[in-house]
Amino acid sequence: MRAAYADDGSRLWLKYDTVSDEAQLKHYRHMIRALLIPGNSPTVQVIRDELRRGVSGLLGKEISVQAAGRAANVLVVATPHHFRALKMTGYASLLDSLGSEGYVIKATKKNGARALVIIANDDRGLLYGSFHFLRLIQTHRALDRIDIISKPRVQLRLLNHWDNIDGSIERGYAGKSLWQWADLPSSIDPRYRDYARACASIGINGTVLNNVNANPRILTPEYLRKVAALADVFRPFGIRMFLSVNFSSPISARFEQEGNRKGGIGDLSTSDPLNPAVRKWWTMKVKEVYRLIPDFGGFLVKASSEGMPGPQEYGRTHADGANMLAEVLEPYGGVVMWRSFVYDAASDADRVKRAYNEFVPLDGQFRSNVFVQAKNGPLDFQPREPVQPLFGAMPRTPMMLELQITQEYLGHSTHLVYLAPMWKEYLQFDTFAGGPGSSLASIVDGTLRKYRMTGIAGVANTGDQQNWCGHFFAQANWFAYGRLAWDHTQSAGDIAKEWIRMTLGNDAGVVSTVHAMMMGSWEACVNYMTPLGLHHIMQVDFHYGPGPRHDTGREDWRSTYYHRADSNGLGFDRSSAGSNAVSQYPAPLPEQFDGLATCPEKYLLWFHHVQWDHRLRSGKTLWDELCSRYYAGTDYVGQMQRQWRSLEHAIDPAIFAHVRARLEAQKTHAAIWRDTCLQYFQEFSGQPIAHPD
Ligand code: GCV
Repeated sequence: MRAAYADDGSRLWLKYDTVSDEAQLKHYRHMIRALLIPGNSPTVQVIRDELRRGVSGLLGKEISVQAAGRAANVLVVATPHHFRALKMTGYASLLDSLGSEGYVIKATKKNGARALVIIANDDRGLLYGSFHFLRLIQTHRALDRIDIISKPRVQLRLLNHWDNIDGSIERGYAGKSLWQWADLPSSIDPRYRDYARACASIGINGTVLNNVNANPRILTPEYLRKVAALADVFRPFGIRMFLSVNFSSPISARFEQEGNRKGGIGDLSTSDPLNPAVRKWWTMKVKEVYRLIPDFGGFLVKASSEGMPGPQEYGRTHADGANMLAEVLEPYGGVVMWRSFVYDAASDADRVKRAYNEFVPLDGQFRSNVFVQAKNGPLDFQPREPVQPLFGAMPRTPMMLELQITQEYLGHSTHLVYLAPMWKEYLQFDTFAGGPGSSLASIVDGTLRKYRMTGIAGVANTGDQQNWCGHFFAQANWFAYGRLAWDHTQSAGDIAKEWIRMTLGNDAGVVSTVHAMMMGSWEACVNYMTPLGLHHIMQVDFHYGPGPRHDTGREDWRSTYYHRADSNGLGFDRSSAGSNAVSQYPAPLPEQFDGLATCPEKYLLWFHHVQWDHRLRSGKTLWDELCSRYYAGTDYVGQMQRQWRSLEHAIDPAIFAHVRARLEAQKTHAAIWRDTCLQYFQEFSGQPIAHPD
């Protein structure tokens, strides 16, 4: 049924509209007559608010919350500490395996009285269990036999905000920053709490508040007080605060020069990590941070990368830099997340090899509270890349995976691109790092290398626009990131269905049609932007439209550097006869990627310069296959438009119109991608652009 009002998308997936199916509603009303939630911690108060609001909304009637009682048909939400009866019911052994964030949701019967219980060792587990419980009702799951055990596979599940203190967001497409720096710390925007609710609902437990291209001012007392105010809002939701820091922070602003970011907020002339004065500066600064934010999580550092300062300026290594900070943070339980996003295409024959070359020799040299944080691919969040080989090559260093939720290279907030299938492809990629079956996921979750700490980060796609993410469907990417960070074994399709049910309703036609649209949308985007392993052929700087012709300026941003089109063929030769980037992967991958016949076609032009008339597995020549992929991608967008139009009767009118307009723009821009790229490559292939039948 079409909703009677215009939905602005601001409630995300936490809508709690009354269950529309009468039979289901009756079932839920029967099962939940009251909420029994003992305890009084700030997190328990959050749980009470959320469950009262959620269950009352979904059941269409006010449900009371009690702190104690014996009524039948109640939902009990408690740790054994507050509900001693739980200790006697055989849950003890179960609780042992849950850690501090896991939970059990179970339908039980005691003395003939039916009850639903959410139990956990810690309030944070109860919080996650409560959101899961609400999700069950939102997605119309029966509760009478419910028996769920869940705990996260990865310890740190973070959002990385690339938000600047001037309110802008690097690669943000949903307005300005959520953080109202001018008004903090005295004024607390209600959206901070809603942000925390949304994050907690999908299991995110930490946030890096500011851009990795960090302004040193974030560490001034003035800004730290603002950060602390946000940390206070986030804490009851289980979200810890982290900051990106500028490696030159200890340096005096007097040393700032035009065009370089060396000037910091300190009084030193150096930020050499081995200099005792530098170490002392960080020691005092970290002490100040923890005085304001006692559960502060740690620092994210982009160093010696894209103009950001770092230890290499002083002849020191990444390990020297990371370890100095780690040593200072260690007494407080803080960590360092040191990014491996380094490159220098001007001097490297192949930019994508740089991170591996710089970091692998440092394996084993990092302190135990240092993560090396690497992007999923060796280049830069392209529509498709093979996995960053560093993941398999640093067995003694906890590797944190960085994914990008914001669609920097995938159509910003204009294109409907559901990213979970892409993340699953990376997570399931067999690195062979410990023999067959060494998926990237098994490295990230620590099972392969037995890491003491594990983590995953997603570059956020949030902004201050009413619907948070710009495109209504971009909300699904925030949601899916959190769900996969919690449990990477879930399927992209199941997560999509959950999100659809929670945001667009449980109508079977809506669920199946929207699910179909979403599931093919990433592959379609790859096809109309960079099929068959092409990469980095977008417009320079803006990273939205096509720019295959770009051949001036800096080497690292030249499209021609990456696609290498010539009269013979297309693609970057990274085989053993070329840059030999294939050698950075464990066997048998080098051999597989090296052979034209064995290289997966999705990576073909990533690893090979292929002749135009080379025949692919379809029997088509490279040129014909390229044409048909570009057309398949744009055709898919046309198909999504038709699918969406077919749902007009069943979707909220405001959401319907919003998505229809964006699909229209996507169709136009996908065709521009296709035509610009094919017409440009045709100058080299000399062959007609073959429209598929
Ligand atoms: C935050 C790419 C992006 C930059 C980003 C950088 C990074 O180069 O275009 O905007 O900077 O990656 O991840 O550090």
